[in-house]
Amino acid sequence: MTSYFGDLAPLPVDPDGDLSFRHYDPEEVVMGKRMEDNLRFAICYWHNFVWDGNDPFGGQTFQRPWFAADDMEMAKAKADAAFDMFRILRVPYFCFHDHDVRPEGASLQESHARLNEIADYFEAKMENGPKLLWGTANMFSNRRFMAGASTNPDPDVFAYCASTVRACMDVTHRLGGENYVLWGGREGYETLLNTDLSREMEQMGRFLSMVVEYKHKIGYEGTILIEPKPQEPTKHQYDYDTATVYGFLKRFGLENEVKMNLEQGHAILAGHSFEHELAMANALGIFGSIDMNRNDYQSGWDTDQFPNNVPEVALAYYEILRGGGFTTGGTNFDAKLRRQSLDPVDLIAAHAGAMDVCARGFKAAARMYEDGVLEAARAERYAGWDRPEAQAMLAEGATLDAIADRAEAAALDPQPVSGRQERLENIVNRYV
Ligand code: XLS
Ligand code: NI
Ligand code: NI
Repeated sequence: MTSYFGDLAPLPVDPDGDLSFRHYDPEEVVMGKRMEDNLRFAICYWHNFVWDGNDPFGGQTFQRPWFAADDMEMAKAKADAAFDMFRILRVPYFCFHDHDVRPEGASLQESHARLNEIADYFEAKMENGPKLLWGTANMFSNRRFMAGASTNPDPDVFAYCASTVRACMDVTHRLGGENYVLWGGREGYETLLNTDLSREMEQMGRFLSMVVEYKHKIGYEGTILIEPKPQEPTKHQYDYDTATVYGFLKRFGLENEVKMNLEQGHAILAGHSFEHELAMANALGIFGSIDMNRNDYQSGWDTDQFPNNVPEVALAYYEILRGGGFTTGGTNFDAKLRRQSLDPVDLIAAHAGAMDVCARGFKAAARMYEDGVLEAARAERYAGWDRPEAQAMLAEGATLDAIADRAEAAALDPQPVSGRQERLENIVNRYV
């Protein structure tokens, strides 16, 4: 099979090019780091090489050559196209589910053997090529998972999932994956009439605890990430948002073991902004990585579009920079084409444009952060708390009584001050 992308060369950095990076230059140094190391871009396998363009009203629109058969030969042809695309787009990372890269076998053992065979194939291609940002297991597509993965009423499904995650984590470990993701695809419910919510959350907590134990047992040093989402596919997902997941982690004593993979579209579905989720994860010390995309604000489902709103992306990276930037995480494009975008070059253009949007957003965020204007305004707003009597109120030993007495003795009469929101928004607008 000749290359799916014809003879496309790696994209140049060219501010006037048609198919080029106009704003993203991997070598450009911003805040002391190369842009490639700041953004840590990854391409996902599933939306690009597996999804066939179907929607609830119609089937396949894409005709990728490797859709011809669900066998190992086609799985390798798919891998060839995927790595060709990684090369053209010059991304340092990729991500995959087991189900994306190998046909399912007749037994668990056969499925795992196939996964390992593909991992060998990847390993050879990864020698000078992209690294693995994260691996994960698809425990939501096959009908056996329809009532849940670890939260399933059938304990055999729970055991099946243990085998699946073990195999996927082993492969992620072997390929040097920097993170392992758990997105709770079917970990939720459709109706409370048939659901024992308390039991299901207990199962999920036990499962996650054992996944963490297994990670330590095999000496895997990557980060375990949970990806929250409030709904879809189930009506209510247990991993609703960052705050909910934090409570869950605390309950099972896992708050120092697991971090968050936050997706723009999932934040929107939860009724939050992306920057809210990022700031919340930083505040709780559990920020890990991002799935970059954009959600349609009217639709109410997960549209997984490529990002194209620079001011929004800038605010997201601003929060990431405030938290110190990425460590093991990165910017994974969990984004898909619209189903009419049939041409191979659409895949390339979509990512190149998204990388440019992220680069512009990141550079704006970096300037905003380095100039420190917003941080200075924030510090000024809370300056009263630097006074010793203010600090004393938060210290051990302070009592409501003592504080109340002091407020009355000093006849305190606090005067409101402006929150200056529009002035701050104007400042942001100077950067984006
Ligand atoms: C689905 C999720 C999924 C995860 C990986 O909405 O975003 O793609 O990122 O399982
Ligand atoms: Ni995602
Ligand atoms: Ni998603």
